[in-house]
Amino acid sequence: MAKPLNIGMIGYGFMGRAHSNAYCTVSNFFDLEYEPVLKAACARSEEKVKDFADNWGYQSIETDWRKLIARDDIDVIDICTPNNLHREIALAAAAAGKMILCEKPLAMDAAEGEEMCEAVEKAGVANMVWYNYRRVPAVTLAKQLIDEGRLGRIFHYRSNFLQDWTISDDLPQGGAALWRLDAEAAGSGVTGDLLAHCIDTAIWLNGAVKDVSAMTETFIKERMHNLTGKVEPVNIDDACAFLAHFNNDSLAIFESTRYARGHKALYTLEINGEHASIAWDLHDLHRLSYFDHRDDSIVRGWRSVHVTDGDMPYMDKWWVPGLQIGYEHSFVHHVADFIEGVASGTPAGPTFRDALETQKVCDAVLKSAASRQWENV
Ligand code: SOE
Repeated sequence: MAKPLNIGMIGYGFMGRAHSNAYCTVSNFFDLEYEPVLKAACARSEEKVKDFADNWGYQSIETDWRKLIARDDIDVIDICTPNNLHREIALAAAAAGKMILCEKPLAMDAAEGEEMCEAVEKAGVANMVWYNYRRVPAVTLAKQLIDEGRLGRIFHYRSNFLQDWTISDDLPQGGAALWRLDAEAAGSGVTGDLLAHCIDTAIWLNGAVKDVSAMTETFIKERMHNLTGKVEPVNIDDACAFLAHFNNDSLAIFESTRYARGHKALYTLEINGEHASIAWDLHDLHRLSYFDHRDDSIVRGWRSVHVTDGDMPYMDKWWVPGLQIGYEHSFVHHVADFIEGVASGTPAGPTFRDALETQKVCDAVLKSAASRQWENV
């Protein structure tokens, strides 16, 4: 019989829903020592948090996150707030001895992130950051193939995250969901929101990033601010592209924008090694493209591997071979691995400390875009 793991959720937006769905689902598919219990949801608006709690089955609500953290019946604090609140909530939760699951990016910058790492390490509490794309089975399979040495020496890493939802200049900044356009709440634009995903996966697959040379652009310079009611300068990066060296001497090129008309969430990655290459695309997330030069030349070519067999990462937990899973399952895997880490005492990544590496790359990217120089990470 699994022991209860009481969740206190802060926030009720898109990520609050994705995480809640994962807590509700995980124990039906994974045999775990702990079972998440939706104990309390918290947000400033009583009406909105009540609707959210009723919809997902949270047993209670709070309107003040400090009260949630003070409760003895909460084991895990899940931070799904805008980025500018991550640090304060995480420090308080760690001091209260709570485990913490924090939405990405870890913090507004690496200095805040370092403080958060020190707080959870001092308190000895389990912690993890929701970089969910690592746990799409095709991406986890890519990690397995690289770790097995199938690619050989890696020469190139290229990754994009393209969207188009902010092109209209009528779109305001600030407030629910649109806080992503407000630098005060988000810290940065596509760098912290989208490239952070690409960087987390890249570090996981190919090791640490050494240095970067970046450019950013803000295409729409002023937008109406939902909180002040005034037209305010836009201080986030709408687009960012950067070159990088990894510590293993491979070269990287990354690009992200919210102005790529026609692309909604096109996260892609491609890795070229001495013997083989791998490519993956979020729009076809259950497939991994693989090319192996060691194949006989008469049948050599790009294979499109349908990642649904029971011996592929996570897939023995779901349906039968050939039946695929989707975006939301990456969050379920995230919770399952977190719980296994808590039960075994070997923490699942990315921990706060792992996510700090991504934060440092983001900081170096923004610094390089401002200085127009290469910057070390
Ligand atoms: C932004 O549109 C966003 O929702 C990000 O905040 C998520 O992290 C990404 O997975 C999808 O796009």
